Amino acid sequence: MKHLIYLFLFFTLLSSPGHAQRQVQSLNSAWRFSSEVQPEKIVNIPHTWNAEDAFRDGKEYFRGKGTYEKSIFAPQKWQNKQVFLKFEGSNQVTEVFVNGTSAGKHIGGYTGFVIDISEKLTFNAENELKIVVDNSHNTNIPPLDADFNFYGGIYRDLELIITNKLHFELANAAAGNILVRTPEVSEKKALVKIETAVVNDSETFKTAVVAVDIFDPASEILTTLTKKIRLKEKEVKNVIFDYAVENPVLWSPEDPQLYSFEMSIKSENSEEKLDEFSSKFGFRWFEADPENGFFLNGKPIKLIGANRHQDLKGLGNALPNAIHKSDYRTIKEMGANFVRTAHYPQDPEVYRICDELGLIVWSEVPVINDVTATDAYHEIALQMQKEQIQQFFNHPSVIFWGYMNEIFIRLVFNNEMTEREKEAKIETSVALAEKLEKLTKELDPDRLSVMALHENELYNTSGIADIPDVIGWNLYFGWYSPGLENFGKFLDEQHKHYPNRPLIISEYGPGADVRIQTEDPKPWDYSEAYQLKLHHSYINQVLARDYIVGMAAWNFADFGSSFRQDAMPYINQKGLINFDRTKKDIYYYYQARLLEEPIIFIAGENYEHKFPEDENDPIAIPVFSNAENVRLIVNNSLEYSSEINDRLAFFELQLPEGKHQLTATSDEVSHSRTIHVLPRKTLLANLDERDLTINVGTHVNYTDPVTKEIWIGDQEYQKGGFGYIGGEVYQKSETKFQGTASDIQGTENDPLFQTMREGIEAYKFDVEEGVYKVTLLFAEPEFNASEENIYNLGTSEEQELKGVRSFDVMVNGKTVSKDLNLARDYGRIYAVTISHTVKAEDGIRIEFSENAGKSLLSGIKLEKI
Ligand code: GCB
Repeated sequence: MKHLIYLFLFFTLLSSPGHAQRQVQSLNSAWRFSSEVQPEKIVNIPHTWNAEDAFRDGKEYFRGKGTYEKSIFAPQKWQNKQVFLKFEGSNQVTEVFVNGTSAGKHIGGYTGFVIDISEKLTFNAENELKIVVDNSHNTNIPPLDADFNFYGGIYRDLELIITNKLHFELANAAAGNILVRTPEVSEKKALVKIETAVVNDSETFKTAVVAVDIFDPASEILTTLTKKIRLKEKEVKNVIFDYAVENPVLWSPEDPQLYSFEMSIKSENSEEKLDEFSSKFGFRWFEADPENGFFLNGKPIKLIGANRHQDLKGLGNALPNAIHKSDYRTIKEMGANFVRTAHYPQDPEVYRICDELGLIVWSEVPVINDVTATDAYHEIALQMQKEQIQQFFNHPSVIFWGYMNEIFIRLVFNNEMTEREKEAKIETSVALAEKLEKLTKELDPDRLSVMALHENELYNTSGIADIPDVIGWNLYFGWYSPGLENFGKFLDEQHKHYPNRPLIISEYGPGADVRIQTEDPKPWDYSEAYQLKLHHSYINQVLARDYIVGMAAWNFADFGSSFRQDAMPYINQKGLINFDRTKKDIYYYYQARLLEEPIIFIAGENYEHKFPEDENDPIAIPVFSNAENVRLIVNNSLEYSSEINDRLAFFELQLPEGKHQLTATSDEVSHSRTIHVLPRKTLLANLDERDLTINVGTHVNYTDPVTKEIWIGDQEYQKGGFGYIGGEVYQKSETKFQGTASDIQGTENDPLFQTMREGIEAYKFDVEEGVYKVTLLFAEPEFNASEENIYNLGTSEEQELKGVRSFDVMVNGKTVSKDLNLARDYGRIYAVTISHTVKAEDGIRIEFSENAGKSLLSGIKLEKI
């Protein structure tokens, strides 16, 4: 114990204040926050004021100013120091006030910045810090608009840094980073160039020594390099170190080996460190070849992974580092080797973890959908690119610097712009792309530049697609555009016409909602089965084409987008996992496709119940596995085998009503799951145990996550059974099996009300005698379609506002609703439920008789009472 105490004293003395090392402390806790719409409260950083209102029915989220205030005590000894605030990210204009006067301002919501507050402090006193953050729309600041939320606030960590007067430069575009270049890397040799700037903020002349220790991946020191510097008062001096590493250990996704360096400023005649900085880095070389795809360290590697947004259910974008870490671990565990930080630079922790895990990164600035033709917009976009590159420069994981996403999408879908206005937009966008390309190469000639395009020829004809090193295509065949097979055709055409362009698939994917299940998937039904179908097809089409550099699924996780009206309003549901990070089945399919360790998985994580017609109707059970042979054992007795193609097997089982235990096995691993078979033929006879709930107007089953009721896909009436008579499925377009895309007010079960049958004549249940309760679900889908989603490419036909719809409802001949006019009585896109009790002697017949317009029905529930 005594030894320990001595040891403790020894270390305390060594690091005792007065000595000069940099002091870094978190400034995250206990800020007084207020905004125009929120009264003062105490918050911790990371914080956003839009975590809730971006998901609220029918209201825009608050975009304006939020103010953070707290006081800090500045001790007397800080008088001889420099004091900085270091922000990792704050959206989107941030101004810092100290004791009432401005200490600095930063524009842009996705990169870090450092503000020197030394001059504004009063020593030996409390100092009032006030940080005003503004996320209002600003035509000069990217992003102008995009399919994600621009959550406002100081949403990444905030630090207070106290340095000596002689220190490494901090308040710069690099946010204090010291850049390591690796201009030449081969198996034999790697060149290292470390560049820093030393600042003398004192009033006197200084001499000092800058020293750098370089360590190999085993933390063994390789070299110590030193340089003596002399600085006049207020002078800034660049210091550059060069070094060559023989036989470098390379960084790669399979073996992400990292070197590191520690740099310090020391007084000339003592070992005392005045300032210090350390960083990891790594060695790899790469090439994107237009004919043969991507090569890392001389070996071909197909990049496969996902895009990732930085928000989470309940938190908005104010994520603790633990979530950043676990997200990228989840991506790695999927078998991915690639991520795109769409559509903006992410938290520093992201790049650190990607280095460590071995994930190749495409990082980009948020120049999305549209460009403003002003100098200010161009300059801010360039500044963002500079900050991104310099701040994340040292990370070997980063291989692509991106700078534009679908920059012509607004223009292409804008019917109000004149041709001349469109030409001017194209011109300013191309000019900005040229500037961004030039800057990117000046700052970092050793990486690849890239931009992402949407499916439109304008990128080729305007010449913008010839600017970066690599072209990313965001392709949504089988979703916004028809035909899964058109994906490969489109790419082959592009490759043929532009044979010198390396191509990467920067986005692809359909919306999928785990509440929606079917064995007969169709585009826009939001089923997990359709998600599997599309991803399966895309992976095959990419793997069949050597020239494709890689692919990144859209998106790793569902994310917030306030204008979206998908099956779940305000959420983009194209994630491989959910907004709360629970998994969709497709995640496991990627594991089977990409991992080498043995994997077996019976699909159906989000559904247990199966509804075949009867016990002879086969039930398809998808199993994902990377094994050559898989078997499925049912109830520990029956064994089925199936062919496995593309790591996917479909077992066809014929099973009687009840619960069944399924076990899928390969020679090495097995996975079990229980399914519950409920043949449709038995549902009327089982009304004593289970209400019959039907999702009218669609083929998909919908599970209410609260009641757990499963509203089964609809069917046509047949004698002895149940089902609809007459009418047709309500659908906005022939190729989109969706109903209305609108947020249905007054319910969380939007998909149930979004699909419906129009012009329906009757619904029949051939039930035995008894007393029943029938509940009818309706929603008026027609509204003024001013908010058509621009991402619904190709099918944004004008939707005309339909007139009044009125119909009567009769149950067993008795009129229960006369002149039911949903729009008039309840409002448009509102969830309406109406129940009736009926005594059945000869079954139940619900009839709909039209007075004006077409009748409608969204769902029906039958209970025996
Ligand atoms: C795109 C955009 C992305 C959207 C995505 C979608 O092409 O780049 O920001 O979220 O499509 O889901 O529509």
